[in-house]
Amino acid sequence: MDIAERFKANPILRPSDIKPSLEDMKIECLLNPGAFRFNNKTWLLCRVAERPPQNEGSMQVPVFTNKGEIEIKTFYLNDPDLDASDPRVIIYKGVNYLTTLSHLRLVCSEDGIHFYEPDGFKPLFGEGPLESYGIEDCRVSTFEGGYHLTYTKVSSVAVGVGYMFTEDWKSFDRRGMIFPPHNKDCAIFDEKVNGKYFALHRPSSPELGGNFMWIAESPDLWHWGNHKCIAVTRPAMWDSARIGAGAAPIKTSEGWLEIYHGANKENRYCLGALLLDLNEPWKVLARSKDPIMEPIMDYEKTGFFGNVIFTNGHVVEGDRISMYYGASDEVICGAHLSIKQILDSLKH
Ligand code: MAN
Repeated sequence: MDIAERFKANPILRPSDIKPSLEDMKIECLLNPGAFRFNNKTWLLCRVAERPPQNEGSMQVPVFTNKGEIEIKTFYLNDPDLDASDPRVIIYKGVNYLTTLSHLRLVCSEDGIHFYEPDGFKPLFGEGPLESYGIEDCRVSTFEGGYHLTYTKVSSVAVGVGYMFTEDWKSFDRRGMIFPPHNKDCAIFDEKVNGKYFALHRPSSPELGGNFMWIAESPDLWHWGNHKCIAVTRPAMWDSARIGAGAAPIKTSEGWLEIYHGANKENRYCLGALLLDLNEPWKVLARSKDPIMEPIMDYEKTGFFGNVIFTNGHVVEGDRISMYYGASDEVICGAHLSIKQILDSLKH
């Protein structure tokens, strides 16, 4: 099933639409944007994944050094110690490296469809040892007069969730890692519930458990506790291998509506929905049996990593969700969804 109305202009942003951060880098993927409204415009905080142009027979992989400079590591494809079977990650002598280095870049739009890079807004790069493999997939929650950013911090020692705060998108208060490894896909609710902040997050438990969705609460956005697992993967279904939150849940009269991604063992990423109780958001009232959106278009089926629809950003106006998503881990697309239609789909 697929109830998304894709933008006719899809893909709305491709790697060739923006300039690399350095002359000797190439943008391979422009993907997974956070979305928000600011200055009467729609903005996306895009993930830009870069690497140097590749030479035949080897792979050139960028990482940040402790001094914030980019170091290029070279691996030879005929080296028996190299596992390069996944285009996103390589393993060399038991150590994982990402094939690209991601930073975050702002684009804005008057109509929510045609985006451009505005002057005067700087990209956000990884900083320090816990971001030496970059920063990725930022959710932007809007409340209390500011923007609350939750994103993936990647390094050789960890994949965890970072938090930063901004009011003007020019200065950022980076507050470090709020959910330790292995954790990603964190979205903070846009308002408090019974006086507390809530966040969805996705720890991974490799031996016992899996890649499940959890919820945590906090008095101050810094100390998070009372963690609860709210949804697990479902054997033999489209979300059998991993699930993770999209952007902040949408408040509806029936509950908090969360659009989440689910992947199966073949790494096919679809979207579904969860409905959470308004007052006790750790209680799941309903969950999609079938996906509400799945990779069916060419740009969703083929690309850097095909068969992927991944969302972490949307803008809501009345019943209409303008949802932005990464397709095939390579380009940015948009789709409209109706809240009512998603809620109806949960009743079957
Ligand atoms: C997975 C994928 C990649 C991502 C890494 C690190 O391999 O989601 O896109 O870069 O994790 O988070």
